[in-house]
Amino acid sequence: MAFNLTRRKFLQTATLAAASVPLANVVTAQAGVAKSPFTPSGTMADKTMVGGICEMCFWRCQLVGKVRGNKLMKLEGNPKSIDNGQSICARGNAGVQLLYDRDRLKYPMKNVGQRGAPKWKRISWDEALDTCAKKLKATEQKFGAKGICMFPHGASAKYPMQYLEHTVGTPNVSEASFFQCRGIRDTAFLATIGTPPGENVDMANAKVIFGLGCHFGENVHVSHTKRYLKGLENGAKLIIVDPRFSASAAKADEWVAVKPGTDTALMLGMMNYIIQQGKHNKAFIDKHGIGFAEFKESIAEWTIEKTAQTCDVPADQIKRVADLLADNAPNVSIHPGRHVSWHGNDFQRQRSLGCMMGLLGAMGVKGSFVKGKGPKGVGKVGWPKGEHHVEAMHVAAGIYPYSPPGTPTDLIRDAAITGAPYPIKSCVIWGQNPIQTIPNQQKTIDMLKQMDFVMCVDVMPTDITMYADILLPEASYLERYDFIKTGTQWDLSGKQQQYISARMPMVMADFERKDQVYITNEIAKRMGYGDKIPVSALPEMVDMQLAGAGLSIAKLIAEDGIHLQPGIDPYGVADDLLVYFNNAEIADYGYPASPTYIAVEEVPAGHFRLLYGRSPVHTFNRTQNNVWLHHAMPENPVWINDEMAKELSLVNGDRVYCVNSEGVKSRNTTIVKVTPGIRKDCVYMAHGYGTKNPAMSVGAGAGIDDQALITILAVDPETGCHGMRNNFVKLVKA
Ligand SMILES: Nc1nc2c(c(=O)[nH]1)N[C@H]1C(S)=C(S)[C@@H](COP(=O)(O)OP(=O)(O)OC[C@H]3O[C@@H](n4cnc5c(=O)[nH]c(N)nc54)[C@H](O)[C@@H]3O)O[C@H]1N2
Ligand SMILES: Nc1nc2c(c(=O)[nH]1)N[C@H]1C(S)=C(S)[C@@H](COP(=O)(O)OP(=O)(O)OC[C@H]3O[C@@H](n4cnc5c(=O)[nH]c(N)nc54)[C@H](O)[C@@H]3O)O[C@H]1N2
Ligand code: SF4
Ligand SMILES: [Mo]
Repeated sequence: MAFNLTRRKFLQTATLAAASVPLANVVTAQAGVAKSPFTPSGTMADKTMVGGICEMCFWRCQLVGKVRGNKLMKLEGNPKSIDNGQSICARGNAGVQLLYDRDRLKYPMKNVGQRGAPKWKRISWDEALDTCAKKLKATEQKFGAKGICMFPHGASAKYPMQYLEHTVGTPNVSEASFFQCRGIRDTAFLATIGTPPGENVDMANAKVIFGLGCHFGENVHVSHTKRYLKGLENGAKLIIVDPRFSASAAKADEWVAVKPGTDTALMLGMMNYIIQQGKHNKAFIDKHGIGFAEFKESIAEWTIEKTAQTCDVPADQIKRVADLLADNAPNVSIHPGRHVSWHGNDFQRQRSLGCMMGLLGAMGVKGSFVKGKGPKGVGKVGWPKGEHHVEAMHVAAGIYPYSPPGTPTDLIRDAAITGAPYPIKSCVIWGQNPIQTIPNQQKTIDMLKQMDFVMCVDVMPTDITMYADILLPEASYLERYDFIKTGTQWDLSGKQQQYISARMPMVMADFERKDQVYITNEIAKRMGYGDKIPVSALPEMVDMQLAGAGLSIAKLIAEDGIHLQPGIDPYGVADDLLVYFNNAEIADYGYPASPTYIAVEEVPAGHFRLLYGRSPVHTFNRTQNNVWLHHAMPENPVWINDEMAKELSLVNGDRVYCVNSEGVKSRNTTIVKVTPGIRKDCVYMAHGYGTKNPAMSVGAGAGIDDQALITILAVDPETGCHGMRNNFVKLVKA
């Protein structure tokens, strides 16, 4: 490698000096207590640390860090990466600012005020861990393991989540990435094509890219965005279905300004038209399709005219888009979406996307849905399953048959608030911000207020940390090891390759920040589960995972942080692949066996449907206090259609509040963006703004918190996940 491999040299030197430092000590050293291989000798020149993995979002791009002394100066893509390559996004770059954010959590804290109006007192780790273990144990003894619930998200939450789920035995876990994000996609595709799809579309080689509410370019995941851009560069036609003229709609050959909530009807109308034209892939369907005849019959009502009327899209455009897809099939990327918990009718829409792949045979061939084959052999490390397992509430009640793993969020909140079917009295929050992540904030607050105990592990003070009794500071992703990242790449380089990497610290953790294995193990010991601990320290976990592939941390470092090996041809369709156009099992549960459009509530007079999405330079709320990113986009303008703005006498830059149809008014104001690039029936803003925690000295009060306005819940009947776009707002001049 051309770049300076100082970490390897550095470690070699350090290993000589420290003879054989047990890996367990590295963790202690990370907390700055003992001498460690990561303590700079003082004679080191500038160095490049390999093995970084970003967590400014959840895509986990591979990094190197430029370090001077023990100070991280700059983050870059790891030149050896075949995933993100040398590129990282604005947020990835700004990780340095998270590391040194002056508002970051530094010490364990006890709340001597109230939940929601905290007063913090610094306490020792011993006192903090003793308190957490004592309180969780008390709940466990009084109410059983199911008296504990957990809200986890992100890489560092997996180990503690496994501890609580497997060993302690609570099923009451609500992960944001499932119940408010992609869970519906995964279970709907399981019920349609037998596998969760990931974002596995070969966009780089596609003749047509079809995105339903995917705002590529605003939604940034570096390697994914690269695949999309490479596809466009190679001449792919782009179809974007979005009520708003998004960054990708701006690049599209067809921008379909669909009426929000009616996407399933659009899909059914296009599929019916394709079948009527005889343009479906009969050979593929004959071989792999299940229930095609029933499906065809069930969608026959979706004529172009009815679809056009339902979706408020010109009939001609529906035909054009359907023809574009069918005429270029099978080399078309039907993107399965990622954040799909929209309107509470989402399982059906996600099923319809899977059916469109099957209808066109757009699976396993160039440019279509292609699930790459990653490396084998990498091991799993986890907590053993205890004997105390309890069935999740929805399983016991026979509801939400297509729920993702865990328990649907609202069942947990309702049980906690009402005590039925059982009380939930302790809450562990780890890397999630349920206040801004889950709709109906008051309900979340009510749930938290009735708890006997709330603990929170975070890196920053955020709106959720205000509700903790004990608040624990975690080492950030730049200061700790973590689960390994593996994958495969063929579409960007043309060469099939697999990679294995593991997150390694760029610098030592400062103050009293600790990692997830230390925190979980110490609580487990104190709760009487010491004999179940699977690894004594975080690096040991990483080494155990790597061992299955014949690797180790030391070997990875010697390979510049990323192990590459030959890949496997990703193309081809398994003979036993089945596409369930009609799935009788779904009907057995009482839901439509063929994808069905379920209408959502109409917008009440004088209101707009509230839509939201990503800011390209922020990740939800987690980056709101980041100085660089804050300056790049300090607030979230609300988009309104120009004709509607005129009716309301609003002009660009006017300052407004939002008030929802239930009378909830936004705490803050934001500016208006007047544009023809949004339908008349909706307004749009970036999600994650409007933090209320004054401890975030940069982000507090900036912009409007969309979640505060999302008080009407739409729960998807098949999955129990939240639909969050059924709320209606007015704009009120400030
Ligand atoms: N209204 C609305 N709601 C949404 C969405 C939306 O667009 N609109 N999007 C949904 C989607 S797609 C998702 S994935 C979820 C995301 O939901 P969350 O994951 O809850 O969102 P974040 O803002 O990333 O907040 C996570 C918390 O993790 C903390 N954190 C960051 N790094 C670390 C770490 O290393 N360790 C620990 N312990 N904590 C850390 C942050 O400080 C923050 O408090 O939100 C969902 N909810
Ligand atoms: N910069 C940045 N990138 C990110 C993230 C981030 O926080 N910041 N988060 C990452 C995560 S965890 C996720 S899950 C993904 C999410 O990325 P996506 O899955 O692309 O996100 P969504 O929020 O569903 O998409 C928002 C778009 O949907 C449109 N939309 C709203 N309602 C409807 C509707 O009824 N029909 C249709 N067709 N479109 C509609 C909105 O106008 C908006 O353009 O982004 C990832 N990438
Ligand atoms: S897409 Fe950006 S924020 Fe997300 S992991 Fe990659 S560099 Fe980090
Ligand atoms: Mo997400």
